[in-house]
Amino acid sequence: HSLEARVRQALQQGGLRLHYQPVVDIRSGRITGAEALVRLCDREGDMVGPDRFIPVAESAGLITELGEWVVAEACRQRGVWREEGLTLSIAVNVSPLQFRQRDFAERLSGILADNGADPCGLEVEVTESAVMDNLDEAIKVLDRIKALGVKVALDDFGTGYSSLSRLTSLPLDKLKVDQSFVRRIESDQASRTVTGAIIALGHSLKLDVIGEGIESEDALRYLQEHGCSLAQGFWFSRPLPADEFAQWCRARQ
Ligand code: G
Ligand code: G
Ligand code: MN
Ligand code: NA
Repeated sequence: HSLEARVRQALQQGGLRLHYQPVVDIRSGRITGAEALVRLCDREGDMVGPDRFIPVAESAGLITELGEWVVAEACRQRGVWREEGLTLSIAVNVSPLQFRQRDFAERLSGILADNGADPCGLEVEVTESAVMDNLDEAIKVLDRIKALGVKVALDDFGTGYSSLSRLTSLPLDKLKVDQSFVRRIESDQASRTVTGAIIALGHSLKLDVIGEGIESEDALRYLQEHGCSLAQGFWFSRPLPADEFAQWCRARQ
């Protein structure tokens, strides 16, 4: 079976799963949310990571269907957790191809309505290239997303080629500092400098800043000392299946 056939089959037969990685407020220690990350599960129990199958879904024209499943499933799971007393904001990754649909916001709105979901509990993560390649169109779509009440984060920030003046024109809520910088905080002065600069930039634009890829106490402390409010990474938890994620939250609170 080609990977494309496996993606197609997973979409038709319920073979996709979401794992959740906690997002922690590093000033209070509280869990504020989770990032949903998709996995492909075969009947044999093998799991394939998104690094491998997302590009295949994109080139096979399946990414919008897959991305819409992710939004719907994240909304469903958030509703279940909320009933159980666990109220979290859930972030989903959106492919540039999905984001560039003209009616992206309207389709998002439809999925939220179908699932009886509170838009304020959802956050979409978009990449720099998705928004910067066609700035005027992106601003229109982002304005419509924000009008729904959905939050927007710029993912993997610092690795793309954002012009800073363009950044100021985007209606964003959050900047996510790319893991490649955060992971090298202890070992590399340049990475510390870039991380500190991104945090300061985010704050001057009145955005929340999330440090991703926290793997050590030193990295955590560096972010705290630079006023970064949110973080995620293996230091707290790897992405977990929904039931393990809920257990992790309960054990920690
Ligand atoms: O979960 P993991 O760290 O293996 O993810 C690897 C990459 O796949 C990351 O860049 C992540 O943003 C991306 N990814 C994970 N889940 C999704 C998804 O649901 N949709 C899209 N478009 N990308 C995803
Ligand atoms: O591109 P995006 O930021 O969405 O990527 C998320 C990916 O990063 C997921 O595949 C997740 O498994 C991975 N990840 C999350 N935290 C860490 C970490 O602390 N270290 C490393 N190496 N990867 C991480
Ligand atoms: Mn992400
Ligand atoms: Na990221």
